[in-house]
Amino acid sequence: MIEKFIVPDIGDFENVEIVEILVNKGDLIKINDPVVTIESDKSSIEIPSTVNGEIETINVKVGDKVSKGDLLLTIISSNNGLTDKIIPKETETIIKQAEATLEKNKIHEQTLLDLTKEKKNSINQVTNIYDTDPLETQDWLDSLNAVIQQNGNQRANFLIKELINQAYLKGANIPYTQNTPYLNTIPPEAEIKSTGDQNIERRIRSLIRWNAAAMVVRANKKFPELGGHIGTFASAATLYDVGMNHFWRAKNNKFGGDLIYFQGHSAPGIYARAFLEGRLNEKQLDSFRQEVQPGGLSSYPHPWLMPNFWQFPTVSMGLGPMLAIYQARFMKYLINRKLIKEEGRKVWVFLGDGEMDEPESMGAIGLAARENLNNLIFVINCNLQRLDGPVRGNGKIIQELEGSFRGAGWNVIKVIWGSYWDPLIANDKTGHLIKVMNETVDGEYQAMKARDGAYVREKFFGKYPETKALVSSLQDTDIWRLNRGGHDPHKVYAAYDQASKNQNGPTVILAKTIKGYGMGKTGESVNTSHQTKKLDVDDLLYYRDRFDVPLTDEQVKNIQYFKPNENSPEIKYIKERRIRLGGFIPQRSIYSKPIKAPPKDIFDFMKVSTGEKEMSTTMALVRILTSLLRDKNISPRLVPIIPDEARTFGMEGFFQKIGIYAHEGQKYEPEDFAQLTSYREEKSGQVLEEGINEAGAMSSWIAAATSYTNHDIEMIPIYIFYSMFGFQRVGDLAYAAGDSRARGFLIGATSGRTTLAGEGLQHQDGHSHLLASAIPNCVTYDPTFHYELAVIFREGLVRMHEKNENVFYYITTMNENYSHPEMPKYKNCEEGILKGMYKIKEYDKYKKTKIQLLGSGAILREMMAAAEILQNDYQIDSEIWSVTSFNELRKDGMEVERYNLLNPDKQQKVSYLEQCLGQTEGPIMAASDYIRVNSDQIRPYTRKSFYSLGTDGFGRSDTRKNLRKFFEIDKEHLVVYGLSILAKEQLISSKYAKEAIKKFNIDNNKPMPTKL
Ligand SMILES: Cc1ncc(C[n+]2csc(CCOP(=O)(O)OP(=O)(O)O)c2C)c(N)n1
Ligand SMILES: [Mg+2]
Repeated sequence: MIEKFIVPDIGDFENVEIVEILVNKGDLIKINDPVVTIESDKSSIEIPSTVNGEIETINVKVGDKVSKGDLLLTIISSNNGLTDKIIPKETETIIKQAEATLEKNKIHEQTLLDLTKEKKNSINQVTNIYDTDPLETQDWLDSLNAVIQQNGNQRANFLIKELINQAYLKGANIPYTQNTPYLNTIPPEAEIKSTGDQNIERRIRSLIRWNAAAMVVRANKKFPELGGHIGTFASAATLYDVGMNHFWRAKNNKFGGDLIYFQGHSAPGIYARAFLEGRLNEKQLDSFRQEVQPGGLSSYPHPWLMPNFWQFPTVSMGLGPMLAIYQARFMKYLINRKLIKEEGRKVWVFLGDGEMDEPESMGAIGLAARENLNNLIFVINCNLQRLDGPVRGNGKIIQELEGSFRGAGWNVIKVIWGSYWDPLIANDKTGHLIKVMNETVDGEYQAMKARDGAYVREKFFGKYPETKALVSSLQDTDIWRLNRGGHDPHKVYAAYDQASKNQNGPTVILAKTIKGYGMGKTGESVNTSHQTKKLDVDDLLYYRDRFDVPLTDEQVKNIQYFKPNENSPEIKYIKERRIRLGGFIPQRSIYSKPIKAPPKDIFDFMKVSTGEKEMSTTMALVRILTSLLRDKNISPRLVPIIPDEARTFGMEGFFQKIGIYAHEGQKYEPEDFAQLTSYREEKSGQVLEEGINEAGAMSSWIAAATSYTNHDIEMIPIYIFYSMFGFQRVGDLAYAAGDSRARGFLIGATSGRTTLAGEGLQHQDGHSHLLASAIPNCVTYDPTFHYELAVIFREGLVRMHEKNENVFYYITTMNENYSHPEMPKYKNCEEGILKGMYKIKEYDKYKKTKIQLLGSGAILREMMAAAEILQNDYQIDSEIWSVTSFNELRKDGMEVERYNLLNPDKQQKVSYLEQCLGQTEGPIMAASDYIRVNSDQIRPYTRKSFYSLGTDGFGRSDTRKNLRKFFEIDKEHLVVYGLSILAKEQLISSKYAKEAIKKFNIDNNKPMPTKL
């Protein structure tokens, strides 16, 4: 059957040019194979075939303009593809998933039911002064107890919700609270018990505590300026140890490994464990925070500085939680795209309660629930303190976090009270103990742990006669021993066990601990705990005794480390546990294979002139990506990341072509389903469409850019954003990307101060290149022409993904349409593009006066136009240099200068800048669409007179022409400045500049743009 293949609905576009025909007559094609590429000035889209068959005729040619309904070609079809299409291939999967979920829920409910049937009635009756009818209350409570016992928690939950809904419908606005009483989520009878040897584990933990503290104290004794933290790890030791001994599985040849985000300033404890494990030696511990000599231990987790140890940089607080959420999401993305196996790997994230005040910390918790990230576990160490004082002195951080996380849809596990409290809570027949627990604020809880048992008896239990009576038979020392959940390995184990088995969404464990636990008067639960880094002899002796560390007084005075011998039960145990769990943690390793770069000629079509066809470099980038999607090696590894700007950048064609990642597939028929650019969501979709969420998009990019180590598969993330909302908005994440050894592309689109004409002050970027330049391993480019972009992009693929250099690329692209010339033919042009500059044109007619003109990005074309005027109207010769990267030129200049200064007696090197400009005639005038410091960066590395122009000042809305005039980088200003520079250099008379100012209507009394 002959099928007519016509232009489908392509949205708002008409008369769109055909730029590629991807098939020939007689070719056999399959459904979805691209047939032709069409391009408007805003977008570039491949049209896929809708049938299988053989191409019979091709009815169009490159350059033709087509609209919806036009005939493209005819195909002898071998089957009718449309029938296939009617049954969406996702449908079956969705049904299967739904069935699986139903099954899972059934199992889950049954487990809960079993659990609650076993458990005793642990609901306490709280005396309440507002209770006007206690008998009626009792009836209701009895009914509820019966439901829980007979039908389980889910049913009870449902009934309560129904009651609240009913009250709401009857006009009583009773908000449903997300909070539960201030008690452990897991009741004692439901706790799963650890199989570990608690005595040995306690001894190991004590040694780790000691060595961690000793390491910090020793370093600060030697060099008081070094700093460090003892109190944080002291509060978190049990939380880490239970994970290390029982839960966290390392990466090895059989398993991908759990990913653990350690709280930054608990690093000493992690080193101390590695010391017992035999991974670090005393010498290394003694070089804590002394990293300049190789082998030093970094203050915090830094993959850049300890690339075989740390995986995630976490110490800039707030980044860890967000990065980890997107890490867990990216793990699901790789699984759903079938690039890695589903192995039940988890992402565990350790956070401080103070850290949760960072907006970023909570900023993405909704996404974690929405995406059902059951591979994600947050452990928030609620030691109730941050650096200066209490986190919530007047409230309760655990309750507050419980409300927020539960509200967002997380599974919340509170670990508040240790086992010593269990009998007291069980004996609280009147409910007064819970009442006191609920009423006491964190400021009081903190103060109590800075005092003693007598104080707790008076201030806590003394609040009601009932609670006082509850502890009447206890000694003050017994009261003091009442432990907090986060310090009780049994409670922590039970919480971890439940968290790691949870299948319904992410879990947060809120563990109550004591900051500076065990540090006594100097550091335990006092406001200065955080910064305690020096302990005197008495403190150390106290610490030793508190944790029974087998050291003599003399050894304590010398602050000696303690490591039992290799055959001791402790060392055998610690190693055996890790062997069972597959290896050591943390450990950073790389088993990914490089990706073969695309053939050298892949972008050759971009090295020829576009003729009259105008396009932006953003469109050129879309062309590059379209070609890469046809490369079998590269295509599956591309991760396009867009924060709700695909249409701005002309990338909406990717929606249909490669799909938008959505873990649930697409449950609705999109409004535009008939269009070629339809919003297609799919479980195996490739595009990460992050919404208006730059920080999230950047976190996704980092996850993808470090996939080569965290998932052992090299990916090529390309995150495209408004250049102003890149480094300026998420600069700290970009810095963390550098630390993480990220590899991938960041594309600052609609870049520059004057190419994004109408958007105004907050949108127009005049400095992102400078922000990017502060990151040592970030390679930046500001190209003007399509071939420059193509050369740079391919080199990026080779350097990062084939040769695996630990750099990442920041490239700016623009939205200004113009025609692009062919690439200059001389030998070293490509090399120049990559090194940062190359000569693009020379005017040499008059051989009297010459000037060197350096233009970059959007302003190169203004510079080229100015050169033409200078030649034609003023007989000034010039050499025009396209500067693709002032940053790269500066890096080279710095390095050469440094070498020459440090090697005065050796043959002096010549910077690339000087190789280009050293022998040329005339002064240099440089301009870019960025503030002057951008081009000024290279000033120190040339001996020639150098003048810099740029877009200093706030951006504002106007036409490109007016903006360039305002910032004095339009061709007219460049001519005037050029003439004036030549006059200043006494190469021509100043009258030319003066005349030109008049001729071009330039107001030389206008204030500096920075002041406007
Ligand atoms: C973004 C950022 N701001 C400030 C700091 C400095 N700082 C390090 S630890 C800390 C207090 C941490 O308190 P919390 O999160 O409760 O952790 P804890 O030590 O109590 O476990 C501060 C302010 C930082 N590391 N990062
Ligand atoms: Mg804290």
